[in-house]
Amino acid sequence: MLTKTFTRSLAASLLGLVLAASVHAQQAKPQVTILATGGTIAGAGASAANSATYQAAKVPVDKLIAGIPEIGKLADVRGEQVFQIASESFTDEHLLALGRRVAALAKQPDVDGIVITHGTDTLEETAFFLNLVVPTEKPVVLVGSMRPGTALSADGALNLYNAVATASDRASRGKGVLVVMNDEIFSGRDVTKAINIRTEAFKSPWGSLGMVVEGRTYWFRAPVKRHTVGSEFNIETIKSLPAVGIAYGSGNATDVAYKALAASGAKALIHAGTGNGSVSAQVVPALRELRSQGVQIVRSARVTGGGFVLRNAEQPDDQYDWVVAHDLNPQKARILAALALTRTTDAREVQRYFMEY
Ligand code: DAS
Repeated sequence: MLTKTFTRSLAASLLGLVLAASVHAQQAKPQVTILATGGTIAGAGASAANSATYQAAKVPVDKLIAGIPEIGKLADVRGEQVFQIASESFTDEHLLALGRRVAALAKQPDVDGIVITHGTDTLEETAFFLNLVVPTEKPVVLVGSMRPGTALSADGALNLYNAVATASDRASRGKGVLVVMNDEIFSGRDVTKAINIRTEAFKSPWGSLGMVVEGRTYWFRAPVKRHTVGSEFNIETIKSLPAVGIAYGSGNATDVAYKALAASGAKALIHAGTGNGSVSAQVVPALRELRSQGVQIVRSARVTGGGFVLRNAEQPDDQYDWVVAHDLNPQKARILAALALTRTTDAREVQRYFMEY
């Protein structure tokens, strides 16, 4: 027969084991902060049939998190509403404020990963900007959705769950800023919104880095371009961003848009050229004149999806002192050109940035 003393000590030992296990489980759970900025992932439609007609930026971050209790098994999560806007309305001031908040959080020892919920329209620009200016190895993961949470087969909840899983995983460290959409993990550098109303909207011309399935990440590639801790840019030294304009190339082109952008104060012009960044003969003289006035000229292309603008191919870039955007689409070229101009006005140095980042 077990003595009372032995029974008591056995119970005490078992209780100690249970407490230790639960403390360990608590300690083992990563600390993830979700910064909410708005977009469709916080959107609401009038009926479940409205998958494309809805109002973005309506649902607060705490409600988003409460709607996915399974997230609590992945990480200890806390939410912060940074903005509540549709991302087509992002300004450079929004980018700078978000970058400063991410960099500050990344320094905190009680933050293991950061998720940013964001509208999909300019998500790729924010991801690239943060990839260039936030010096951290910790996972920073942007996520959006193509359908509001009120729609049939809404994609936001699983996207957010997957983003928290990715931000919680130590294997995500050191890969630069990431974008998680539709089960895929992309590099913030080269992902783009390639389709305007389907859940598989996000693509990278160089492919995804991996996948996240049922709360686990599966990696197949890693970025090779400079980013985060390997970047020369740091949000803490950037007070503002120079104005950079984008003009679209097409048949019957004129130089009106380029001149107007420069007159409005643009310090660089991104040419979204036809083909390999080609420039119409009607436009070349104006761009050469603007270059002589100190405006940087960057040849990107309206053609994207797996190639790059080759220097000195369609235009004598060396002779004109122009820059090629390499594989960056016009909207990403705008981000890098603006950052480059916070450090230099030398076109050859700007070109180096476009080749290395
Ligand atoms: N208007 C879009 C945006 O906020 C909605 C979305 O797709 O997130 O980017």
